[in-house]
Amino acid sequence: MPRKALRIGMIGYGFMGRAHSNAYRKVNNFFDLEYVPVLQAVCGRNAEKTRAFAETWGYASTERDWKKLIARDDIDAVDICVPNDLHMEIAIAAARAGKAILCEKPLARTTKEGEAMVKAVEKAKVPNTVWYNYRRVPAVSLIQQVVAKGTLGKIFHYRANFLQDWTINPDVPQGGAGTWRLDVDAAGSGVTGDLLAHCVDTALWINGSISSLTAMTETFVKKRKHADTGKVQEVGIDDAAGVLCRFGNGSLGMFESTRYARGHKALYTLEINGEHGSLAWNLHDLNYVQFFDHKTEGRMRGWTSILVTDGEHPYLGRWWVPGLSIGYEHSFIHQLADFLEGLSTGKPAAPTFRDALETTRVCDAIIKSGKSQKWVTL
Ligand code: SOE
Repeated sequence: MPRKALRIGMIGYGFMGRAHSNAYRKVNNFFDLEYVPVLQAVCGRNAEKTRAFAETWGYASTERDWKKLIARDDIDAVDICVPNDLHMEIAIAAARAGKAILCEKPLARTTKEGEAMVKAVEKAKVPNTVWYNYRRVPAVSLIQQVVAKGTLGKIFHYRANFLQDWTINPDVPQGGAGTWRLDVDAAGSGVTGDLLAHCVDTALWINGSISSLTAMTETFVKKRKHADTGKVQEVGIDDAAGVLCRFGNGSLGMFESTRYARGHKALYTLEINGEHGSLAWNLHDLNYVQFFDHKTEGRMRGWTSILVTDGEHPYLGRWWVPGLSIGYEHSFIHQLADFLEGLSTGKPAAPTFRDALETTRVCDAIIKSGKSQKWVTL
């Protein structure tokens, strides 16, 4: 197949910069695609660190100012890997410059920002996606396929948790490079936009739209030092959130996310219960789907553990041989493969900015309900 280069300009080089760069480097080794990402430039404010990153990952050049990167005509696609407060401005500028855009999640700090971003990419007709990577864990994709086929029948319940414990210490600062997620100005919200957003994105994909919700949120540590100024200031983010919701299909949802679940580093779990069976998954055992099939003969009925590594499982035909596992980083490679395939077919891979805006809407409603203690209709 004749190949086309997609010259990537990545803005930011933190943890997600590494996850995305790894995907750019590997995707064509495993997927037959017309488009080949070329690591053209990486942009960061710290020249030395940006150069070191470029060297490690093979970027051909560096920039210090994202506006310069966007102005370059040797860049076809912009990858936004910076804190959430910069997503909107960069995405709108990139869309106006006609670049394809791959934006780290969440789409934006608020629905209002997200709407402006959707408007910009749709007006400019540029390909766009938001890196909600957990959809592309093969076991999660399998759950989506099985539910879409109707195997579970009528759905009664959807529940998901995302649990961490890294901000319990009140000495952890807010703001700054490693801890901007604790600064409401940079992040927009706390665990809701950072962790629960993953659960919501997957839920909307598997179980359809959410019609109403009520939430409780809590900020356990009320004041923290700001990493940039050294000043102790109010904490504006939610440290924990619990959500009850109703889905459009009549099922009930329960979500929880927190950074105060001592012992849990990144435990994302989901379960869906229907009239004919249930499906469950967790990130610490990411290659397995648990399945309870009520149609099985009564005395043989029970939870089955399915190892999702066969060629017929989503994406697995591209990897090793049945029985051999893959990991977290592969979810990014899969998302990128789908995005590149979408460039060739003209059928955009979800979640687009418009899809991700729905998640931001739900997150906004969670924050609103957490404050008002009232149900919110979406
Ligand atoms: C936060 O610690 C974080 O890195 C999130 O920002 C990611 O989206 C999540 O996948 C893992 O945890």
